[in-house]
Amino acid sequence: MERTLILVKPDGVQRGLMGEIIARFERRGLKLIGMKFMQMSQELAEEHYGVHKERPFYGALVSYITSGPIVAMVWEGNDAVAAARGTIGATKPSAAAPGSIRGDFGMEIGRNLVHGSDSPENGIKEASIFFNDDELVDWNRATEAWIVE
Ligand code: D4T
Repeated sequence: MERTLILVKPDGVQRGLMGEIIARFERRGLKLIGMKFMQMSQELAEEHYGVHKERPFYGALVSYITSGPIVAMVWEGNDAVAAARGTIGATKPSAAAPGSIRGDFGMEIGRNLVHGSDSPENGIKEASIFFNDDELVDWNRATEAWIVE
């Protein structure tokens, strides 16, 4: 069972797309196990995007993600990482497939609405940066047998 950290970034919150974006993952069949509405600190943003520290867009990326509140979530499922990235769409929204979140709502890479972990290892790691163990909920979904064979 994989986990993926999903963030509704500040543009998604400010544009009133939180419910729309959350619904995409919910309807896909992923299982929500943690969610919080929060303001990312500079420290948390630098930790989350540490891998991009040397890239030219790093400063803009950190200031964008800290520019307003976000929704942080952990979703679980078989192949959760790849499934969520499909639902999110390509990094550059103007090239993202219609039907994906970025393809339906985005235009620019620096306003790409959503984050999703890029590997199962990073899904576990990123979930633990944003959530303590006691903030993740172990629950039985009534529809489980209709989604998971
Ligand atoms: P995130 O991490 O936000 O889910 O995006 P992706 O996983 O789809 O894309 P990424 O890690 O390659 O890039 C992280 C983040 O940096 C921004 N970015 C990226 C940018 O502003 N300019 C660029 O040229 C690139 C490659 C967008 C997403």
